Amino acid sequence: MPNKYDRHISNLTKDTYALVLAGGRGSRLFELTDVRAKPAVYFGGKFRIIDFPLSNCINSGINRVGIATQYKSHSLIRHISRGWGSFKAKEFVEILPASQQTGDDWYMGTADAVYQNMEIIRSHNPKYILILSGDHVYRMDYGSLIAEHVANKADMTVCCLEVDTEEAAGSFGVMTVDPENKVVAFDEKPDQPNEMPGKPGQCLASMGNYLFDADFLFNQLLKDVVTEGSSRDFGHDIIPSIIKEHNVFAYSFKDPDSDNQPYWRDVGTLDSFWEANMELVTPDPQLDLYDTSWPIWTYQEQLPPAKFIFDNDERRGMAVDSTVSGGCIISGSTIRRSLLYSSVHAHSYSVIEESVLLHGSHVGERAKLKRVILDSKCNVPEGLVIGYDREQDIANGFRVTDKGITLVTKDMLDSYVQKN
Ligand code: ADQ
Ligand code: ADP
Repeated sequence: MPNKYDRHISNLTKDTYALVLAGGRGSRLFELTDVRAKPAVYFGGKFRIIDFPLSNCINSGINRVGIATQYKSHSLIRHISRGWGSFKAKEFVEILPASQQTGDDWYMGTADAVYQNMEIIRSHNPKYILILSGDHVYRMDYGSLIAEHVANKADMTVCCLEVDTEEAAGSFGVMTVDPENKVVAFDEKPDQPNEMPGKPGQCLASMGNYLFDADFLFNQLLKDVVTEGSSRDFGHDIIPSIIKEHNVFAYSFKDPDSDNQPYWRDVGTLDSFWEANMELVTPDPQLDLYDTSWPIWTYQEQLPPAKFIFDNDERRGMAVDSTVSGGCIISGSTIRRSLLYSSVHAHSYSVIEESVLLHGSHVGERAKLKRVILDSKCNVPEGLVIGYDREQDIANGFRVTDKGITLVTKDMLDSYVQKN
C-alpha cells in the first residue's frame, strides 16, 4: 500500500505537465547532429538521449508530456511517434513543433518555446509545469523535486548540480543560494562562476530543468514577451528577472543510493559522447541500464536476435566487454569494448575496438576501427583502417577530435569511396 507521503507525491505528479525542450542543435557534435537534433542522438547501445527525460517522467508518475521541437526534427518526431505514441486516455506525449502559434517567429529561445505553446498547455489545466532539457542523460525522480517545491511554497525551483567552476565557466547557469536554498543570484554562463561557500573550485550549476507553479509561469511569460530586448530565454532573462521579488529555490539533484555525485552527462561534444558510451561497457558503470526499478523506455524495431558466427580459429565472430543490439550479425569479426546499435553487420577478419557503431552499418572484411564513432547506415569498405593514424584519417575526410576520436558518417564514406 502506498503511504500517505507517496500519495501526496503521486497527486502532485498527476497535476504536473512536463515540457521537454528538444529544439536545440547541439553544434559541438558536428556531423552527428547534421540530420538530427541533439535529443534524437543515439546513446547507450539502444536508446536516444530524449528517452532519458521521457522515461524519468513516466517513472516519476508524470503522464502528460509535451515535446517542443524545432531544429532537424524529422528523426526525433519519427522516434517519438513510433515509441512514445501509445498512451491511455488522459496520458500522452504530444509533439509541439515550432508552428508560429503566436506570430511569425519560430521559437526564439527556451522561454519562447513555452510561451508559444501556452494555450495548449493551459488547456490541460496543470498546477505545476516542469520544463526539462531534452539534451541530458540521467535518471531522476521528479516527484521529490515537486514535493520540495511545494514544501518551500516556491514560485519556481531550479534543479542544480555541484560542478567544477572551470567546467561551468561559459557553459552553465550558475546560482548563489541562502541557507534555506533560496536563489539570491543567478548568472547565465558567467566567465567566472561564484564558488560555493566552503567548497572552493565548486559552483552550483543549473541543469536546465525548472519547475513552476503554472499560473506564475504564464504571468512571467506574458511579462517577458513585452520586455524590450528580451531573448526569451529562461537562463538569460526569466530567472535573473524574478529572483528578487519571487520565491525561487534551488533543488539539489542527489544520487538516491549514495553520497557520490549523481550520474548526469551532457554528451554535448564528440569526446564526451564517446566517453559516456564507453563507460557503459565497463563492468560496473554508474548508469545502470539494467535496473528494472527505473526502466529506460525506447522505440526499437522488431528485429531478430544478434548472431555470432565463429567459422574457425582465424574467423572468430565474437564480442567482449561490449553491447550488441538486435539484428546484428558478427560474422568472423572481433569486437572489443564497443557498442553496436541495431542491425550492424561486421564481416570476416574485421576488428572493432573502443568504438560506437550506430544502427544499420556494415563493416567490410579486414576493416579495422579503433576509437571511432560510426554514424548510422555507413558502409565501411573492405580493408579500410580508421582510428590508427590521425593524419591519414583527416586526409580520408573523417573528423578527428583533439582527444583522437574519429567521427565517420555516411556522407564522409561516400566521398571517400568516390575519391579512391
Ligand atoms: P544550454 O543548454 O546552453 O543552457 P539552450 O541551448 O537554450 O541552453 O538549450 C536548453 C534546452 O532547450 C536544450 O534541451 C535544447 O535542445 C532546447 N532548446 C534550445 N533552443 C530551443 C528552441 N528554440 N526551441 C525548443 N527547444 C530549444 C541551459 C541553461 C543553463 C544550464 C544548462 C545546463 O540555460 O542555465 O546550466 O542548460 O545544461
Ligand atoms: P533513423 O533513420 O533511424 O530515423 P537517424 O537519426 O539516423 O535515424 O536518421 C536521420 C534522418 O535524417 C533520417 O530520417 C534520414 O531520412 C535523414 N537523412 C539521412 N541522411 C541525410 C542527409 N545526408 N541529408 C538530409 N537528411 C538525411
